[in-house]
Amino acid sequence: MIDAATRARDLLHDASAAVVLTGAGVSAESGVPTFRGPGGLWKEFRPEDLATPEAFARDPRLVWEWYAWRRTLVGACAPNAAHRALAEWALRSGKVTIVTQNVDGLHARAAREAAGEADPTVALPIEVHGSLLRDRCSGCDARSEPVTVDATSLATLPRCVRCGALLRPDVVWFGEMLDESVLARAGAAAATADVCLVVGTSALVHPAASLPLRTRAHGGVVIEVNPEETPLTRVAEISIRGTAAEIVPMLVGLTA
Ligand code: BV8
Ligand code: ZN
Repeated sequence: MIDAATRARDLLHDASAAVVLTGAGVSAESGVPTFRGPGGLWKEFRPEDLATPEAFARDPRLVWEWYAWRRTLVGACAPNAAHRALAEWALRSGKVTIVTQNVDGLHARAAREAAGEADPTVALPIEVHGSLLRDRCSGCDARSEPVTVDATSLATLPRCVRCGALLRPDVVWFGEMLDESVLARAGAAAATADVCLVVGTSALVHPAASLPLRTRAHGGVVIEVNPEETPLTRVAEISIRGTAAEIVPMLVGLTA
């Protein structure tokens, strides 16, 4: 009886197209707290309090204080073995689309580090919830490089050089629509993949959590890596109880 990891490895190796969906769990071993786990990001705060447009309208200073803290925290973290193995697999095989719910930029860093002088594009993730490492104007939508945020008072919060409106982190908040074209790209990748590898997500947040169902809907299979069960476990062909940095390199390592 070959074990689940070997079966998963063979499915990923034999796939002609694969899509990977990651959540906060893939960055846990890099030191980025997850949202809902022990010591999770949301623990001290409730998502409704901070990751919503209403919260930003009500108290932009508090919201920026939280995001500035997360930006500093993520800046001190590095991609882990799972980010690196996925980037190398995407670069080597050219058959992988990485879709992430994370806004920490670690997949992109792993892609650039793995590519070296080569073009990292095929390993760059589709970031369905945006990026903590980019600012967006709350008035005219202009994107810009992240500024150092002084969240000590409303007066010191960053403003758009073009229209003067408050800047915000370029992430998708609860109750906000995901970028149409970004979601369409992620949906197309899921709908044309033979295998969807789901790593480190509680599969609670939609529409991202329903992407693996798009792979299954046209006959593809779902493989899950998570220390715990999730709503996707019952639709997974194989669900491996383990951590990202421990399991993912084994599944997509050198020959997959
Ligand atoms: C939308 C960016 C529709 C910001 C995020 C009621 C009111 C309002 C909305 C809703 C509602 N009910 C439902 C909704 C829709 C809502 C939603 O799904 N809510 C859920 C909570 C019920 N969705 C939305 O609002 C989305 N937009 O639906 O618009 C619409 C329609 C019409 C008109 C207008 C709008 C937008 C959702 C995007 C929210 N933004 N992030 C930021 O980061 O600050 S979501 C946030 O949660 C992160 O992106 C995170 O990635 C995501 C999901 O969490 P996970 O990644 O899964 O992380 P989590 O901690 O939950 O789980 C970690 C997992 O890893 C666990 O399973 C754990 O076991 C595992 N793990 C731990 N360690 C490891 C590990 N795995 C592997 N290795 C390890 N070492
Ligand atoms: Zn502006």
